[in-house]
Amino acid sequence: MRKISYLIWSVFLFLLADRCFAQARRVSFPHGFRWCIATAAHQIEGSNDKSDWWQWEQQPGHIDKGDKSGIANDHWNRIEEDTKLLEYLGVDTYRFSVEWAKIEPRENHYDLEVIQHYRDEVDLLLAKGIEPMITLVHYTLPQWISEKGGWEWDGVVEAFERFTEMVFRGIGPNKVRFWVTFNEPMGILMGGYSVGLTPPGFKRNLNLEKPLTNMLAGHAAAYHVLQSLARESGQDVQIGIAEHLRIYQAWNPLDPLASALARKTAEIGNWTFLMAAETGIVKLSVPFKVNIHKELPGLKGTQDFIGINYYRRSVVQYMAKPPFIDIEGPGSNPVADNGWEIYPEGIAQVIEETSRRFPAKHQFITENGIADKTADDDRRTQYLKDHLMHVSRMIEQGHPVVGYCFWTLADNFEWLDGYKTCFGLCETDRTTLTRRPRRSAETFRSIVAANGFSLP
Ligand code: GCO
Repeated sequence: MRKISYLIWSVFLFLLADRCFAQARRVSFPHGFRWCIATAAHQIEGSNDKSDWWQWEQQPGHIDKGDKSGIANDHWNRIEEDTKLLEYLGVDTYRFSVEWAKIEPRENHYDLEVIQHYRDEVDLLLAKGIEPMITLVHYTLPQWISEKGGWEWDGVVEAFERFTEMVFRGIGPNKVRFWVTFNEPMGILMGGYSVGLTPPGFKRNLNLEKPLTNMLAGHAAAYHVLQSLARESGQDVQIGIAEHLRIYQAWNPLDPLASALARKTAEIGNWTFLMAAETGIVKLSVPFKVNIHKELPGLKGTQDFIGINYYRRSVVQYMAKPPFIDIEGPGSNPVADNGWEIYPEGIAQVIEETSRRFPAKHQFITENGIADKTADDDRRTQYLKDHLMHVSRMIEQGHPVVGYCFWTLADNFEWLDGYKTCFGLCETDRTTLTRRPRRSAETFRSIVAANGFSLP
């Protein structure tokens, strides 16, 4: 009898231990967590020839190997095909952008066929049970605005407000709940107006008050017009900004100057726009260089969630020659094809700081992905799981992360890198434009289906 009870006990304890261990090995997400894929119009649609980026690409030296977006992935004519891929992956949300340059190719001239095209895309997604998340400005502007000065043009705020209203009314009420006004606004500002690497190519260094103020005023105007139009139809809309949030780490944490530079770089690069939308105060200050500090009427409280584009860590160090500071260097971890350090724990650090700065505000990982074209696709699969493991851990600790968008569906036009780098769950054949799911697409699909995964 005694032996039987020992046996029962040992089996019970084994099963209990195995269950606890299995639970510990399980990376899981809450019921209702949103699984999403993110893309951007200029990178996938093709033929965006009225945009500033299209013109920028025509100028030698701007894009790697002289690549041009051209037909891109011809998504404009392959929406059904790509929506089927989204369905295959099982996502319930799809983040994409609408192209201002196609909707308003000339000032005050709105192309109703283009608006109908986006309404049809939204209707197809909804019919498949996929919620759209629309980005209004994903880097690009119409060329006619760029020629007027882009975000420095005095009329840009009103133009953006009109464009936003046209998009909402054109797609129709009670269809799109999630809106992103700007993708990576600080990237637009620093690339296009500070260092001149992207359109309109201005080199203002830190004299950025005009474009920064206009972008924030545009964001506020878009926020209020969307909320007002939604109220007219009794609809709830959630509006945010998708900011590129990066870990900036001093090359030597014991070096006070490098640490101060890293902190200041993060403050400016990560938080300027998001903090302004929260507090209503536009702040950008660098000792002896610039000191922008002003309240913008209507800006305070104009974000309902925080959009986090997380990819990597950068090591910050100063140099003996201009520009005297390097903020792009990788740390000690392996790097992706584009040199970005793979630093999964950084997504947890970003989530934690976002919670500190915006307590209780929902967070949405609006982009996360890796440039990798290795044949076995192991790195993308591992990158995905490693980052999701940290996201899951943060949620378990109480951080309000409500969704995750993987960047991206299929290899596409990667801005200054042209077609050199590949971020897709699907490989894109540049000749036939066939989308071939990689191994990581299967991994992503199974994680979505199970709302989590088991660790080995
Ligand atoms: C960005 C954009 C995407 C990129 C992706 C990979 O961060 O530049 O949001 O358009 O393609 O992040 O770089």
